[in-house]
Amino acid sequence: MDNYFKKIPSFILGMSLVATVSSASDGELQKVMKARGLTENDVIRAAKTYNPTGVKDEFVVFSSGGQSGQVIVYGVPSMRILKYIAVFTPEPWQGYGYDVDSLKVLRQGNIRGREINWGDTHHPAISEKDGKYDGKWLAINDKANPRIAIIDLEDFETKQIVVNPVFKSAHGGAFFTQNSEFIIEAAQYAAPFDNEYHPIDEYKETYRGGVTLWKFDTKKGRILEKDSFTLELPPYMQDLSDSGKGVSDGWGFTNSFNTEMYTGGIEVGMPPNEAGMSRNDTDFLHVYNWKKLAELAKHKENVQIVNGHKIIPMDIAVKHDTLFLIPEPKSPHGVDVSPDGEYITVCGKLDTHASVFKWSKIQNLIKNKKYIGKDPYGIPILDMKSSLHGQVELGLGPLHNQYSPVDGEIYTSLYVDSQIVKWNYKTLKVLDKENVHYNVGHLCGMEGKSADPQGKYIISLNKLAIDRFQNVGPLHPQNHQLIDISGKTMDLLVDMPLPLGEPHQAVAIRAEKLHPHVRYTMGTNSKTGEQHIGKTLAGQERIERNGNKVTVYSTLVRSHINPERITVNVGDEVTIHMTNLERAQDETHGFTVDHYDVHASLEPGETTTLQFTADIEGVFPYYCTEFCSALHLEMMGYLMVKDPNKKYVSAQKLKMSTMTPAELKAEYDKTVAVNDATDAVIQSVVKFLKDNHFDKHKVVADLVTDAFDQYGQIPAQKKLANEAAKAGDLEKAILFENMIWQLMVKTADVGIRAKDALVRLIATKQSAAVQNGERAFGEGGCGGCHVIGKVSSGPDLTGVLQRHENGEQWVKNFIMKPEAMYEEPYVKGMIDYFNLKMPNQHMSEKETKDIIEYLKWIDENANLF
Ligand code: RUQ
Ligand code: CUA
Repeated sequence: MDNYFKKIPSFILGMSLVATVSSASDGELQKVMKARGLTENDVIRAAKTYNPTGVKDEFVVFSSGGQSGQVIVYGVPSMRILKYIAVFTPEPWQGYGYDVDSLKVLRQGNIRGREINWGDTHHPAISEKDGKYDGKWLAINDKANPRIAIIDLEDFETKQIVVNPVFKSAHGGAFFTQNSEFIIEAAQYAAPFDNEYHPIDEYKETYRGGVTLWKFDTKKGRILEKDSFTLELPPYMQDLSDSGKGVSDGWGFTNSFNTEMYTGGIEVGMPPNEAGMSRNDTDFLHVYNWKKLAELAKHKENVQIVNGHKIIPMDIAVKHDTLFLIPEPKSPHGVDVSPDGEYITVCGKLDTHASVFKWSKIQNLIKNKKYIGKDPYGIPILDMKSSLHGQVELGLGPLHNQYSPVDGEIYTSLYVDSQIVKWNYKTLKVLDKENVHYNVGHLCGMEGKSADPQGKYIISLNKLAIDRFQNVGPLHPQNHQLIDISGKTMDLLVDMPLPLGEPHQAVAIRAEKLHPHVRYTMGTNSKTGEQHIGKTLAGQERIERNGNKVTVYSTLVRSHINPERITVNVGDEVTIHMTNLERAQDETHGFTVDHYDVHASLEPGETTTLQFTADIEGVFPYYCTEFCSALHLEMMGYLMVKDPNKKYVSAQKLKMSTMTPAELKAEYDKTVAVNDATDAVIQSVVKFLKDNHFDKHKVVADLVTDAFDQYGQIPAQKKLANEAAKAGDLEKAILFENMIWQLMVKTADVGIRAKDALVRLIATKQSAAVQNGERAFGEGGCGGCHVIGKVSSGPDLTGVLQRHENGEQWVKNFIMKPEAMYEEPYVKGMIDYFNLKMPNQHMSEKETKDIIEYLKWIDENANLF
């Protein structure tokens, strides 16, 4: 036991990178650079992205996981992956799709009764207030099975999936309007709105495109399907969209390709789709007034109902001056509204230009009804030239844009040229180009599409990295490249492979804007945010049987599952409600029953349910799947499934020898004594924490709360132990005392972490020399014999500089050449006492000096050790 507490962590205080580099630059750094073939620029780039352990990122990125149907979360500038959020695809770690509650969310995504277990995620979007990210909700679309999912940024879990009732595919979503009133989702491949067969030669008559405006409840974070509607559009293939903001708030912009309305037919000798769909020199930018349309949708006479969903027909939209078209160059892809809402930049994949439209010009044309004509569906067309601010030649294959805080500055990806262009959409001047890896698609700026772009970095989202990483077979990882844009020219810092689907879009937000919680209110169903019907508190665990339905109310807490045995009959329908009773923030438990294809992840305070039919006979261990504590392996139980119609022969009992009463008593006394000693250590830590005002530091106070959650469980166990001892059942009393010891270890574990954290906060700051000294002390192996604040296999070094006349010189001599002093009476005495000689660790003079600085720092903070 004592050993356990010796393990007080060493105090490596946050070293500043500058100090480390400068002190190491001449020797160590050069050596590493040479060995790894790094240039000075490489090292600077590394320093710009490196996060020492414990240091967190400035920005958090939510990236589409493409065909994986997930969302990937990572940090910038470190490019470290933090989480994969399960969205449209089952994900076992999070239990997503394997427990009843998450399965309900996943199944909201069924289409026409069919289960869908994947998604093609494209565009994540963060909810907005005044066009700025509020850090509350994340929406993402599925192109293949037109759906939108809502993720709660308080726990990074998917809470809702809605199916578009009329589209058959949808690409141009999800985009929040500037106060998150609506989420825009545009169709992609035109198809009939109804679910019937319509021959392709009736394409122009019965196939339709559209834009759905999903009403969003910003408080609850849910789409309100009943208050949502779709604007019917011609069967042009609608593509990306953006919502207006600032001066263009209330309007939406969606571009398109295939205004040719070509429908292919390779198999009947027609030229392929790609030829026919890119024939025209221009396609159409759709401009619509969603605010007005939302008002129109409230009145029956303005809508048609298809599949239970409101549609505003094109002629109604036109009649109310809410829908217009503007020609835009050849097969465009991205459309991006500037931070102030005045400029709308459209990039044509097959055009070398970016076209910058000006909202005030568009508005004027609309106001004065200056149309150059109408399309075949009667939608007024505005003149392209008169709507344009201007065009800029950027290069081959411009796709997507991002903004920076510099006025007029915009970044555009060039798919064919594999470049990023920095240019100015006001002056229409190209400023800089940077080569990136192949197949760039979207870019991700820091809040780069909000009304408040942060600049600093741009991420180039490249598809299928063929030569940048180890070959892992013909299917390549994707490549996210981080680019520094804080200088005059762009500088590519680092590549990050992502082994999931096509990256599409990503959005980045300042980390300080996110406030995820660390535990749930006890008994929460995390998917609904409400109290779970299966909530079970300690003492309420039970198994209820109703015919062939067996319901288990269970709890999980380090390190046991209650109950530990569940016996059912073959064919029983088993429901297991589980509540994780923990309050400590890292105490997630997982739960599975072997062979039954179920799994749950229970975060502290969460309740969830597993359900299955016990259709195979046998003995099935169930266990906690998250390494939650030293006794994690013991956190298990058995599901026993027996056939009620079978006769089972019982096995012969094995004879075991038992302890004598005297032996039992001795073990009991020993266990109690160990617990008393452990408690004394805990009390000393508690005293230290109190004496040093731990409650003034939030991080420490949180840890202390966690520790006392454990400690608070001890009296109940003690009572049981004492009762058993009194009743003469020492066997049982020992087991309860053991349980107390477990709780104490857990308390002490967190308590010591709290103490360590507190010491880091209140100790005096370390100079560079002290840091170097501590490092030399650690690397020289000094800690093997000397524990600061304790006599260990060598003397405690606290105060060592005061122990000798001319202490510093004495210590220096002793470190550098100890063997010369073995015969000095003081040293000789020590050698005899510890039965060990101080070895010569061949420290340099500089290292020795630094160690002495470190020893001085220890003396300054002696009260903390
Ligand atoms: S996409 S590479 Cu947004 Cu689906 Cu453009
Ligand atoms: Cu709980 Cu492992």
